[in-house]
Amino acid sequence: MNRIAVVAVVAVAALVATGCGSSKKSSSSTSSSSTATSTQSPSSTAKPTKGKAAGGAQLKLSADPSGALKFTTSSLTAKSGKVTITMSNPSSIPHAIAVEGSGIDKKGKVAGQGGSSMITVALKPGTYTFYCPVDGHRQAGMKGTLTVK
Ligand SMILES: [Cu+2]
Repeated sequence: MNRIAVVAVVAVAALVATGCGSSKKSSSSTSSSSTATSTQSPSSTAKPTKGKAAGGAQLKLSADPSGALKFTTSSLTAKSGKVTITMSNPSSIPHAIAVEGSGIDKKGKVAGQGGSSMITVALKPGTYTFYCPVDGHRQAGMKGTLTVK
């Protein structure tokens, strides 16, 4: 047992010694000059990333332009957090956007042709339903699934 332990320690010590010696010789002179010049740029590029996160996610969809009681998509996906959903309405029938599920029940204003309806909701991971709250539209199929991850 003792003999094996001594051999192992000697072997590790030899590896560490050679490893340190070779890396110091080859890299120390070149790396010191490159780190000095690159320290200025990371601090300036980090600021715009914070501003983007504060605005939340943006989801866009449209009511069917031909006048059918449906949206142009039946499924939306978002990351959890603040989500703004904007529905544009190119049809002559008034429509709106609403989201329901997991304690959320929010309806946007009804938009006529050329207008848009928008809601902002704070969503946790889960499955929600988005739909048009105008009478009869949801029942006719103007709805879809919003998946939040
Ligand atoms: Cu509608």
